[in-house]
Amino acid sequence: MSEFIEPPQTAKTNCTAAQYRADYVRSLSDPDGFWLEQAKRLDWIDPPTIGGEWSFDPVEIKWFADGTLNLCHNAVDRHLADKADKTALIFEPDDPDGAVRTLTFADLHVEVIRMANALKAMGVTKGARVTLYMPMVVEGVVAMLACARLGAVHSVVFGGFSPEALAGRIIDCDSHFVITADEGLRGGKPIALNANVDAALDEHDTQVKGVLVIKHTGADITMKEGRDHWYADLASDEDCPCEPMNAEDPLFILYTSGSTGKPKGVLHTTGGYGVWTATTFHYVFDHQPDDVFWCSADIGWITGHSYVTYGPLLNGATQVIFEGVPNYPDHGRFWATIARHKVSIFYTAPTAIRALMREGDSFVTAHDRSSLRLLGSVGEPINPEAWRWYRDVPGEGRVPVIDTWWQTETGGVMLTTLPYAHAMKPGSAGLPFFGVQPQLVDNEGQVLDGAAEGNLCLTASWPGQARTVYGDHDRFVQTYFSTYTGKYFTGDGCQRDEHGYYRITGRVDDVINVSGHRMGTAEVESALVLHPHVSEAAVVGFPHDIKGQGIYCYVTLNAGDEGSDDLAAELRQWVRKEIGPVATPDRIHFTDGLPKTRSGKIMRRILRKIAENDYGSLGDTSTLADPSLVDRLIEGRVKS
Ligand code: 6R9
Repeated sequence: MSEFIEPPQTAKTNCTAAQYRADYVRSLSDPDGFWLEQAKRLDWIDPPTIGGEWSFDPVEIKWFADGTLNLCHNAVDRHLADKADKTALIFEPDDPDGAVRTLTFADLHVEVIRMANALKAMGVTKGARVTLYMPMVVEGVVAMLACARLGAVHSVVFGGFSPEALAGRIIDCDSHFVITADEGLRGGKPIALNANVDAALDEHDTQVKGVLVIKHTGADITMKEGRDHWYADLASDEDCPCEPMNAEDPLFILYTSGSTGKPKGVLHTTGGYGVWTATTFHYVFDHQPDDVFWCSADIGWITGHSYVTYGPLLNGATQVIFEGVPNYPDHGRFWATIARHKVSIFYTAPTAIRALMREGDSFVTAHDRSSLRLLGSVGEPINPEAWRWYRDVPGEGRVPVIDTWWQTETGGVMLTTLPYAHAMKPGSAGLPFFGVQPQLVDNEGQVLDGAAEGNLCLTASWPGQARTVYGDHDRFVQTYFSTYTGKYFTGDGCQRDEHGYYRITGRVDDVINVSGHRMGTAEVESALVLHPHVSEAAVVGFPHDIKGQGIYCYVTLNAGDEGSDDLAAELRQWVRKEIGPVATPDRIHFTDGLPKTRSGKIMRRILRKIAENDYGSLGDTSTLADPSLVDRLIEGRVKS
């Protein structure tokens, strides 16, 4: 067991090893009893009497279907009785010399009501879809909660996405309302959010009738008469009760990338998602009433939904909301912020850990980290070296580190060690959370037992599971339940060791993970072929020291067009504009052809190997229509 590190001892924890064992067994043998008990973490208008009603073939998933509740009430109003004066949010602005803003639960209640009234004044009603395109400020969280209060379905689009990508997401869910800000700020640079909304709405045919604009930087912007409204003009303090919601009423849509086609609008519902985020937050972060929690994720991603907006607030936690980036004004920003607000639990992504590790320890040791008692990682595999640095340097070798594996579709954490219950294994996420039933299968669907490596499936539903793809249930079924009938297929490869610990090896489909952001290679390919000079494109991931994976693009040009450094730079800009900066290609490889089978299928396996600089194992290339192409591709490999 030498690779294992025993957890620190503590007098007080939400879960011991013995309790985990007993509760895990019960969560499988009596899931309904177990989850109906966990559901009591929330305040229900009508408490549920039914647990899970689900099938993976055909696919239909419901939890707590006879329950009624409102998650804004649970995140805010219900804490007024005993936590009105407790700090809910501490806003740390991009500029470290800017104003820190602290909101108690009572303050948060006032803000949420003001926002909900503003939304009502624009015409937002129960069931309406509302698109958020926001900076990482208090109003982002408030806007999500205000939607939940009214029973409106929020769809948050990350502020780094382009007007094109924003428009696509507005149109797909037929959203009539947008909430944005004049500008965002990241690393001292303004992000033209309102101008991007204007571009999206001016250049595309949408049904948007109201845009609510929050004044953040005070930049001079144009407001379109009748459509755009300043938040301050519509906000009001009048009473605004929480809408009673059935447990299976939609809570939000969040777009995420898959191996094919456009991003999918993953739909989560109210009761199950609420129970899952509340329960996982309590156990996984071992949350105690006096903790100061900080998850550095943006609300544009699922991590920001589950462990900024919902999980912490449903538990009445105090948390930091951070607008900035890890390297501004210098590489010590994370640790300076931890010292400033006495953060006890910190949750971030491996890409940030690796980038900061490279800058040396002095940026860390310059700041007091004595408040820290737990560190977490999420979003992509964390290599053992980065894991050890995270624990030894920021964590002073004394705090537990959790590596939490989960997905947009799972709603919350699925695999992790519990901080004071389980030994940690660097590079391994660890054990299944309550109710989670992982299974490894080979490519033929044979179940693998014991220590093994295979494709990770989940064989039973859990309350936080996504219910459908908005407007396209067939796509939901096809994407997740058709590879292995009767099982949810995660798209991840995974190893299980002899102790039952799970280690995620990465995606096994055509999804790449760039700095923890999921990207479909098909999306980047579609953007590239829109360029007038591009004939065909094939995109693969390659190992990248900081980002985990980088984007490698093979491009063939139209007859008569010639590849050049200028054209490569132009294509990079082109993709950035089409999708957003997160999708900027790292390498553009001009080639006169793509390796195809005789039936015309691109052999991505070969392209992946060449991009990875791993020629020894190209496998069988004899089925290629033009085998000589492989040597030319190897020769032309773009190294930086
Ligand atoms: C929460 C989130 C999901 C994909 C997932 C996997 C990768 C996430 C991980 C991890 C290894 C971890 N992933 N956490 N891989 N170890 N701890 O990131 O959701 O954006 O939907 O991405 O991210 O490949 O399938 P999402």
